[in-house]
Amino acid sequence: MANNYIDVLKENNQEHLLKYLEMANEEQKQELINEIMDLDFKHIKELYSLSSRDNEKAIESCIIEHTKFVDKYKISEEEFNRYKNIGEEIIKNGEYAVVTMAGGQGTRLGHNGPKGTYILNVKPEPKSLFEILVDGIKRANSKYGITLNWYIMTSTENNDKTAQYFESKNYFGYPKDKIRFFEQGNLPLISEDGKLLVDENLHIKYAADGNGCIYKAMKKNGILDDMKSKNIKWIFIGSVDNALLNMVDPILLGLTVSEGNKIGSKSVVKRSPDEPVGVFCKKNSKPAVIEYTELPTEMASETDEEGELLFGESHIMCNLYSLEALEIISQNTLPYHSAHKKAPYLDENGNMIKVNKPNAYKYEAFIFDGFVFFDGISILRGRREEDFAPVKNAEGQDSPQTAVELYNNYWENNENGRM
Ligand code: UD2
Repeated sequence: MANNYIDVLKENNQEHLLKYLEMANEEQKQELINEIMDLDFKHIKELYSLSSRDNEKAIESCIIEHTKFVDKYKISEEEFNRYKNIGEEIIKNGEYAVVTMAGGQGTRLGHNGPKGTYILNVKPEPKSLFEILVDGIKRANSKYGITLNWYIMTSTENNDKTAQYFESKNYFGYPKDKIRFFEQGNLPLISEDGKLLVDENLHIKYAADGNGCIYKAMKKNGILDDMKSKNIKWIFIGSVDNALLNMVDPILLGLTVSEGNKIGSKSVVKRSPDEPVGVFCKKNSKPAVIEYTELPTEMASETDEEGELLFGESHIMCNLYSLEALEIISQNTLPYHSAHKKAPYLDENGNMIKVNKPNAYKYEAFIFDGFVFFDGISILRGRREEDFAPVKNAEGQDSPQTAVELYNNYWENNENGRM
């Protein structure tokens, strides 16, 4: 096996990096050499081979079935109360914690900074997405007489800015010792012809490894151990970009416990076949979600006898796990999915190249690929107007404007809190 960087680069078809070493000063050169020697080229080759994979074909080769769910508003009062009591008991006992995934960059939104710092012009006063989440946690705390532990996943790109933001806002009055940040990992970006890219500071270009790497990151950063030491038994994991995210829903918790499952999730009815959300299904008889980027077009529009979309239960990133479930998933490796993205880079003459069409592959694990390790999942169908106000695009659907409307409507009608 090669043990000097020149041989390593030659052996792995990455000799173009030698050009960058020539333009680097001593310090940059040493850093870049260290980065090269730390790379796992076998893994990089495996990742690159995914780029040519036909994701839709891969789905079509599996046995995909419709999945069952429970509609929160169609269950009997008796059942509703039973779930509520079970869920509330766990929450009041301090056995419940919440996690926010805030590692994404919000590129589609065009916001410069961690997505959670994006301000929504809601009533009665504008609030950042992080502040909206804090409000929700505080509301649950006063309802149940507890102080929830809140874990926030950041990425290398936004970790410092996120921590500074919380510091500058005095943690929105939340006890600092109840908030813990942890960082997710990175993977290199790879050009269309299989080459590693370099950034303006002469570092290999990396990107966050996807929200599915949260399990690994929780284990590596001692979060699972911390939860265990605090006697936390159930954990909610949600996204940073849903202005109506309900992180503490005793019905979802009670249903999951009652059904004897280790994982649960909230869904809403998919708006239209092309809505950019993952959909629940059974894949080779295991619980799964097919991401919108991989769902074959015909499957997306298939309907049942009543005209409802057959794959119409949207995954809204409202996921619940027992601690044991998180431990099981974190001991496994999730698959990576490739996405064709625009990635500005430094060319071999030292010029920064801005790109206007996708030129590189990014590799990401998806959070719901962790569901496959279980035989069942409890899915609670909620209501879009209560549960889902995503902030994804700068304008149009799923934009700040639509999220603000949904938020204002909900809180105007539910001044006394939420169920
Ligand atoms: C996500 C779901 C999709 C659907 C939709 C609903 C995945 C893979 N897809 O799609 O099925 O439910 O949301 O809103 O989950 N994040 C990180 N680290 C990363 C990447 C993302 O923390 O490396 C976080 C991000 O900050 C956000 C959440 O994950 O809180 C969703 O990320 P996204 O905007 O990339 O996902 P999207 O809308 O493509």
